[in-house]
Amino acid sequence: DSNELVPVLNYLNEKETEPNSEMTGVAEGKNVILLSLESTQTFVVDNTLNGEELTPYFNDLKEEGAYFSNFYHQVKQGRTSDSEFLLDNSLYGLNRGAAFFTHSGNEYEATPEVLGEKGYTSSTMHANDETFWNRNVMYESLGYDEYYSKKDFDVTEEKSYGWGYLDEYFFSDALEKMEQMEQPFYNKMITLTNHHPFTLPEDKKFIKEGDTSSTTLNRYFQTIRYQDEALKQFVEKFKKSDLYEDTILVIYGDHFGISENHQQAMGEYLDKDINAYEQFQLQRVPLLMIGEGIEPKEHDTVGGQIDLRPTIMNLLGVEDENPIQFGQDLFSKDRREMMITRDGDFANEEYVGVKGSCFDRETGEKVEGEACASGFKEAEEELALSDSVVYGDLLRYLDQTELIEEKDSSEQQE
Ligand code: GP9
Repeated sequence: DSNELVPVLNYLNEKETEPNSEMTGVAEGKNVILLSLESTQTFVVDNTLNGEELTPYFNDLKEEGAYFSNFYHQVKQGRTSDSEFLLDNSLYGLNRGAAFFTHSGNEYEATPEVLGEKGYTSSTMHANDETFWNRNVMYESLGYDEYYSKKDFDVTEEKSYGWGYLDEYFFSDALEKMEQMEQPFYNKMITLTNHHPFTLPEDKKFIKEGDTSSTTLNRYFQTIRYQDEALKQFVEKFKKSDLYEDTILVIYGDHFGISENHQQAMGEYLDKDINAYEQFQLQRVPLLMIGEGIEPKEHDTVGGQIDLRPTIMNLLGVEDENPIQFGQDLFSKDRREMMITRDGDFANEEYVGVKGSCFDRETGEKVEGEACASGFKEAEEELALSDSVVYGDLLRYLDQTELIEEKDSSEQQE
């Protein structure tokens, strides 16, 4: 019943940090374009293969916005759908299966719904079958007004390969659609080409493949390079469009592309041993936010996809009345640097805790003793509380205002 929300509210209350007030509302009333880059990991940024940059365009673009270099994906079996779940709810996905399938019937109070009350229209775009990851059902629950799937794009055989519609065409159709949209809008675009098994038509291979012991990784370099080229075409057109001045662009990686089965090859490429610490650090994905009022700067704060919603809401200056969110504003000056993975591992300012072991976050040196004990405990507690919300469908009790009032009055007492 609604009382089950009390421990969650108490925990979140204690953890609450003020968002960065200097960033509050810098993007008030603006459109939001979210660009989810398939399988894109941070290790490709500013990195090369045979002397050629893997992401030359992104490397320059990140100088134009707030770039987060210690930002992690937090997905599990639900992969891209988990990243969407984290983004729109600031709740953790589940440890097994995909909440998009198993809990699509829950009540949510997700970003599209909250922004809808502030006059935003919302949409999501992905050129795959509409039922993939149960998106057609789940997007309704999350409150999206429109879902543009494969059938809504100009998908032809010549413009497709592997998983489907090539990113460059997806981007160009998407921009046309956005130009017609009622503003302000919140629109999420999800790319597809850089997906396992990372294959491309010959004429889209802009660099040679790698020569590590993993053919998967070798091809990944090429699809990453292709995606960067598609991104370039998109952003350059977007900058010339009328949308540019009235929009913030949030680009992020959804999850890893290269699994731990390819550790040895990753080690060959990065020229180091991929131990538990390195494998953990490979779960960083790029995050870049661009728009007026967002100062170009590299941020090294530790954060994850759970933090996207509160960060975006603060930029928009939207008072988000849903108190059940586990993330924090990434720009907040007194944020608790902490990123928890679905496996109960974590990174904080000082340490990385992986599978019971503890490492110095910056040097990767093993730390003996109890340094990570409190981090593991916190991770466990936080995941359990988030799970209680999802498994118990607890957001349906949000309207029971006495709970929220209780929270407010306990806040005043502090
Ligand atoms: C499929 C796309 C990729 O529609 O979102 O899914 P993934 O396998 O990355 O979760």
